[in-house]
Amino acid sequence: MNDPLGLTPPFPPGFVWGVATSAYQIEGAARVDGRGPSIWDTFCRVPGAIADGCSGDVACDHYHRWATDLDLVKSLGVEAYRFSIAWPRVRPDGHGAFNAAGMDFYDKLVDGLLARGVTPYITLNHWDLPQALQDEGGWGARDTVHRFVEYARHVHARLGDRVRSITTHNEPWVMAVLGHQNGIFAPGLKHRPLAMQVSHHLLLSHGLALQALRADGAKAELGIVLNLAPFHPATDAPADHDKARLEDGLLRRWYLDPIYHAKYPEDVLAELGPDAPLVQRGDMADIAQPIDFLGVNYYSRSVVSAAEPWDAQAAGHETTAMGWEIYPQGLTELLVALGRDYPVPALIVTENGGAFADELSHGRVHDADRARYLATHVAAVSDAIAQGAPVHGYMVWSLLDNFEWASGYDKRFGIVHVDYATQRRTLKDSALWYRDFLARQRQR
Ligand code: PNW
Repeated sequence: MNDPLGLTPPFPPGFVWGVATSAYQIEGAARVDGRGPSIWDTFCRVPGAIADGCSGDVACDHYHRWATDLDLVKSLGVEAYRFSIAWPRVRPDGHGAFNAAGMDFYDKLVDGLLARGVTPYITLNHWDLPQALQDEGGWGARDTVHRFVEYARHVHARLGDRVRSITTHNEPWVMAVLGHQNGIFAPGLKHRPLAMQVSHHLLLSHGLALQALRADGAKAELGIVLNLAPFHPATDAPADHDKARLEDGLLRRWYLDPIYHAKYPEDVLAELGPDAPLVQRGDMADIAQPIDFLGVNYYSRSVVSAAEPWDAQAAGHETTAMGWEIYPQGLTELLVALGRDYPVPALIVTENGGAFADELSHGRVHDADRARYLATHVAAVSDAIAQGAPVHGYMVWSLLDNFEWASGYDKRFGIVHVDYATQRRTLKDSALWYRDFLARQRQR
């Protein structure tokens, strides 16, 4: 594939290129070395919850294949690998003893990355809450906030000296809304007041964890990862504009206003009415801690119509296998707006990529559609930097094909193909494109 970036300015020195994964989606080994069940182990057993009826029990068996998987990461020539720690491996029952064997795995992983010259970026919560905590109310219960802080301090004490970056939560909106309002993700609940209370507890635990880790002398950069999208009204009708503004309020301002202004957005609170969360005195100040970076997961834009119950996807646009519109210029728009609206010291695109219908044949996967997706989005990041957005890194979602949550294994996001019958890995053409692109970047 041609380099569509040949004419774009080089990325700033120190710009971090990476690939990303998460624990439940790749590790497998669900009952190994003392791991306890998480809410996703439970949810996968609910009939109909997962498209193909599968679970993350085995997934990519990364727990046993980590060393050769890290060799693959190194072979791509990336600077960084973003992965998550499985809370139920570290503290299987949520509040009792920490499980040394669980932490040992991540200790090996971090050392394995450093030995290969790759910088570790860790996420503490990529959705796999210990089931034992769910049994006591999960993220709807205020106690879970304190259990998270204890878990964060424990991981930090073990790994904090060797990781560059620590993310508290991956996509709190997804956990709150898809998990507790729409019920399509674990724990599968459908109650908006609960979802909003969950979002508040996630934010509070983020703020308290940042305070605790800083008090513990954190050297790593601390931040949070949000799933974000620009919202475009479907028409010029005022009702569509209002709806787009509200959706942006629920997805973006709901999480960033507390962090930067120590308050929830008034228009969203007004819309929520009695569904707004209970906020105790001091909570908002606890949430409003400085973040060292904001992680941005970007997949598509959202076209909003007041007439539709859900997004009216712009008809006639090219989509990925998830049905998500391919809209790279939305990433430029989003990053520029974030840099303008909030004094974020650093933006990192912590996830970007696409699911496509790949075919493995003769040891190759000719996924030109994915390579094009990545190349055009990388160019969009370059445009955002040119317009002043403080973007410091970009990570492809995902290193490996993996367990795509409610979609199961059918949806493949990897730049490395996984044959689940044999666990054989094959670099797709998109991985070769990324590797060659990074090699050219280093020459500039
Ligand atoms: C993200 N939505 O999930 C997650 O961080 C990854 O674990 C996941 O594999 C990836 O994106 C691809 O789906 C999202 O419906 C899932 O708005 C759903 C949504 C957003 C993000």
